[in-house]
Amino acid sequence: MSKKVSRRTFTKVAGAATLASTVKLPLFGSATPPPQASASRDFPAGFIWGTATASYQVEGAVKEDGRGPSIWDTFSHTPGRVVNNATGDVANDHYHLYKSDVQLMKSLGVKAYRFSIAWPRVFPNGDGPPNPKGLDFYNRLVDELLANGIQPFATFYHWDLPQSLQDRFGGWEGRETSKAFADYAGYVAARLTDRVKHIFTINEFGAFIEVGYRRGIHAPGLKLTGLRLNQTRHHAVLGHGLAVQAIRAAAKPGTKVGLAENITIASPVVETPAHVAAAERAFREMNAQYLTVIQEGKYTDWYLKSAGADAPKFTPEDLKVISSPLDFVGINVYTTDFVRADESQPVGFSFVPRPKSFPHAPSFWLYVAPEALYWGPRHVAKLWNAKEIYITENGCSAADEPAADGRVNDTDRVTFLRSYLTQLHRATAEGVPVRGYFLWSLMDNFEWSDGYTNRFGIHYVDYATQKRTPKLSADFYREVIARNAVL
Ligand code: PNW
Repeated sequence: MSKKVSRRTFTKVAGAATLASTVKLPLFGSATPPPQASASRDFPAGFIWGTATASYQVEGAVKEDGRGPSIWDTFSHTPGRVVNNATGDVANDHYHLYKSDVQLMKSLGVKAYRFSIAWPRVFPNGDGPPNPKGLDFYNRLVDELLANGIQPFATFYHWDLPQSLQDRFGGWEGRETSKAFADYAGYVAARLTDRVKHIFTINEFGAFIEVGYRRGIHAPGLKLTGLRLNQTRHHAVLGHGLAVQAIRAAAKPGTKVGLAENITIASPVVETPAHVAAAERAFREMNAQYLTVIQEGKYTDWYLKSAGADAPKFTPEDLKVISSPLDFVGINVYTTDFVRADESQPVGFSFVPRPKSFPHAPSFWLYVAPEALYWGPRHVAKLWNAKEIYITENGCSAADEPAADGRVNDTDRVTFLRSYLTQLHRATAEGVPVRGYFLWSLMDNFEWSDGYTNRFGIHYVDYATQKRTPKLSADFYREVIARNAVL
């Protein structure tokens, strides 16, 4: 097309646009419908759209109603551990504002809310005498959700380990903590499952162990290596398995149990059969210490061989417990690594190095890679034949700032969500059994060692006043939910 023609075409279209805005003529001719969800963008009927948060990140009220201290209280109160020495002492004050927060969810139209239970509210020392007043908060929250037509999905461990267990047993370094977790899980299941039908045992083995016990960036701030580290990983998955059994023994019929793991995702660098097969092999190995052993009941040969004398000590009974059957698999999906087939490597794959210019969100680790939301659930379904999958977290941080008119125009987050949901749609359209999606997060909150600096919410929180303001992404998500389609 010559420049002349294209300029003339531009003038024509621009003229039509001006006209259309005054006399409401359709811009592209009356035969062209306005953008709308076509069948090809629909999610399966009954798809569960939700939002997620976690106790220490939103609740505040850390000394109220008998709550004991957690490792995150200790960690955040240690100078230099968290950006600006921020703590979760008040956070979003969700402990007191939960009723209005439920109204935020209602106005989005979400069908479900994923929250976590603070273990030290229920057992202030981790084990020993329970604190019924602590559990009462969750009774109130669950009742409020149900009264507003929102299904409660509860996570039993989202990192706020009772400090006493850290002091007495080294936290997850000690097998005693796995046992205490199961006892706590059974206690809560007995009391909530008349109303809570979906339980996640543990959130992100791959984050709280690697970031908290290996790299020392999260609580408890340790830098374990070798056998001690592998044994800690083992105790975490063992705690999960023991909790699954305790929950099944205590829960009302119809309760479903799973977990919420931030699987490390391998995407094929190009979609050839060889690279796809390499990505599947890589995915199994990259998750060997967590989801793979939980699904397969054994550590991979490659993991055990590479660990050598540092391989965890375990019994066959441990492996049986760890691989207790689950009703669903929850996966937190943020990013991916790219792999290629490489027969020169022992497992037949190698990583494609990430270029310096690869785009990422303000969180340094959050490389923007929408295909993660296709390959993550697809691998889980294909490798382990999972029948029910939930995306238990997905979202992005941004440097949100209210504009002069008070609006938060987070077009970066909208673009992120639209791209990722398009890939999730590809998965459901191909029959990958994803039943629901929980956007992280309902609102900005305490982002662990980043404090309050990296905002993940679709509601902006002014921490001075606790005012919540829906961002543009909240409008986007409301529309997605209403149409059950990615738009
Ligand atoms: C998850 N990484 O954390 C957690 O489940 C949430 O509590 C958290 O707020 C959210 O994702 C956003 O960060 C992660 O370093 C923290 O890869 C770190 C990593 C991944 C997930």
